[in-house]
Amino acid sequence: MEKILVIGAFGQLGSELTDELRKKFGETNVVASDLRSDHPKASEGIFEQLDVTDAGRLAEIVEKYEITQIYHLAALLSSVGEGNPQLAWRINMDGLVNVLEIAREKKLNKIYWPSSIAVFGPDSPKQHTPQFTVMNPTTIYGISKLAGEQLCAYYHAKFGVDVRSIRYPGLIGWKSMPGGGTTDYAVDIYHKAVEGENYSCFLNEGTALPMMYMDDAIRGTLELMDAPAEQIKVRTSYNFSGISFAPEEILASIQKTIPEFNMSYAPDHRQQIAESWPQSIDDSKAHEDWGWKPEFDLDRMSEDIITNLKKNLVEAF
Ligand code: AKB
Repeated sequence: MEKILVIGAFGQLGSELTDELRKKFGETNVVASDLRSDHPKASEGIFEQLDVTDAGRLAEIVEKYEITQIYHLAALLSSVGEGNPQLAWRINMDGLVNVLEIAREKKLNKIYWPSSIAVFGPDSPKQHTPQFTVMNPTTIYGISKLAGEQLCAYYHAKFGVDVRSIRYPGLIGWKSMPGGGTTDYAVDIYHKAVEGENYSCFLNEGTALPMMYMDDAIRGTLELMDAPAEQIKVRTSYNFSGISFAPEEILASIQKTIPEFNMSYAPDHRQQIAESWPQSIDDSKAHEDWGWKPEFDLDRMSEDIITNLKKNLVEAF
């Protein structure tokens, strides 16, 4: 039986992935860990407080629970990373090194570590950005993810660590909030719409970015982790595509259900980050190697999110 450690379990992705892993592997076989111990989810199952830059504490938890797989999700994202590049580098790189080292030492079965479309930069092709192309990221987050991808490929080639990775686009879900990314507007906007307010968007009209509904992202991640090792041909990180849209397109999609909703534009420093990234992604390698196929388009995602957020709002009263 696999024993799984999730690092960064209270983040936007971590909180939903931990729930799915518990459904799949059983409550007692999934240990949630996070820097914060005062989160409501800390009481939902086995929890350990962990700062992933602390290699000793990580080893202690791996030994205590006889961990066989790690999902290492803790990172500083693109926008907050620019506010403190030194800290972003330390958390993003030292954390990954610690996880790969414990995987090597303890011969863990599998590691999952997310990369991002932020590995691409202004020199990369903007449309259908290929798996293998010019990268040159310009954010510290993107630079740390690109270095991390190479480190994963190195640990796989040199030490046989079965580490797998996906380059996520902006992830959009209704159960958990993102923190510190450039694509966060596409989550915030639904909350404002359902609460009957208008939205001030920090990206400009016409700024198309690759995005994905959380349900697709979780399913794809688990499919990658279930695939036989010999099918995983890309050991840096897989391009992964769902939907691509600009702010005015998500507005139009929301207006189909909430016609009175409106949005204004007040671009800030995140505009420059968004402009350095691809607008759409070619994920044919993920499709060929392990059968990846997204299910949600923009309107289906909007309907699902709005229905669930409205239900939450009613239940809260
Ligand atoms: C961010 O905006 O920083 C993240 C990402 C695309 O990796 N959501």
